[in-house]
Amino acid sequence: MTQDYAELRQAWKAANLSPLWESTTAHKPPPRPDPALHWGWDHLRPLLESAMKVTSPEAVERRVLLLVTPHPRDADDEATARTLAAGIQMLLPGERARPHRHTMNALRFVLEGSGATTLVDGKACPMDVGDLILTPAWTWHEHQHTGTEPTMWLDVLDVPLHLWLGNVAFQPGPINDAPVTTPDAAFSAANVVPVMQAVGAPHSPVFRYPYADAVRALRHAPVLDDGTRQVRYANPLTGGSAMCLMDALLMQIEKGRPSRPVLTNSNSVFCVTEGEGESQIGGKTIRWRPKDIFSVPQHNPCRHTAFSETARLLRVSDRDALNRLGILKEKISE
Ligand code: 1HN
Repeated sequence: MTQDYAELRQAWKAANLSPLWESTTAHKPPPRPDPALHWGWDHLRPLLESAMKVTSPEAVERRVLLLVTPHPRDADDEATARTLAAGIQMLLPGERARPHRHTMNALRFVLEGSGATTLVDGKACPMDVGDLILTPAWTWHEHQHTGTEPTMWLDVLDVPLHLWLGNVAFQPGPINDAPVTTPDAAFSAANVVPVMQAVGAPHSPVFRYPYADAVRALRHAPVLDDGTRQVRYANPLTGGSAMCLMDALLMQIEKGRPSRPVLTNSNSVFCVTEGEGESQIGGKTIRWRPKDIFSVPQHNPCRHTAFSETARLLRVSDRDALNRLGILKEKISE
């Protein structure tokens, strides 16, 4: 490098300029995919028990153990799979987690217990095992428990994406300005939806998707190219995904019909709802049972095999968001 060039570089730097021809960022070879992670319920359960003993929502707002990567990208990385952060929340009979709202979308999938209720903008959503409850962006939400057994659920949020977009905001209660909600019953007849005054919200007006309803539809869903049957949790007013940046579906795998490997740039968190089996994710094989949770980070080919007659998996992903951004890539192989 000549003296002149070095001086020029200094001048560019002082003017907040940088020569692209010296940058390697855009041309780096793709990094190795993050490895899949597995949280087995048998292993988790006693650790959750200890969290129930040492703290309360009274003290910490939400009693959640986050499912984090052991290979964080930076000190603030608490992601489960790049854009998604998942955790297990525990609520004991008589407890209440105060209302708050935030810009992040969240969904809850109930794993154990009964008698808890999530209030979403004031709408009561009973939390029975297998139910999916939405608390979309900027909706007020609180959790209450009037039952007799501890209730535990999977929380999945799009926190990492909001952090990256510089869009994290949080407001504690008391509730103010809560919008008027429409009862879920207005959407309970198939193929009929209420005519609404003005629909401004970018999310589903339904906040609770009972498990039995999803399974009833899933049993009759067609077999897809990858060998699975799937139902999506949809916004009934649009047919699109229930929330903008995170979608959810329930998938069924049958014994003797392993799914074909899918390679995608979307990220997923899976939760086993019924049955046993294994998933090959990149070079890793994860053997799973009910309530197990595992991640499928982008660029890992993924194939599922059921060992029981039927196995059902909840999949939460950023797939629909990537698709609407026009950047989804997906390939099914033999
Ligand atoms: C949150 O608001 C809840 O309201 C649960 O139940 C988990 C994880 C990260 C950020 C906010 C809840 C959360 C969360």
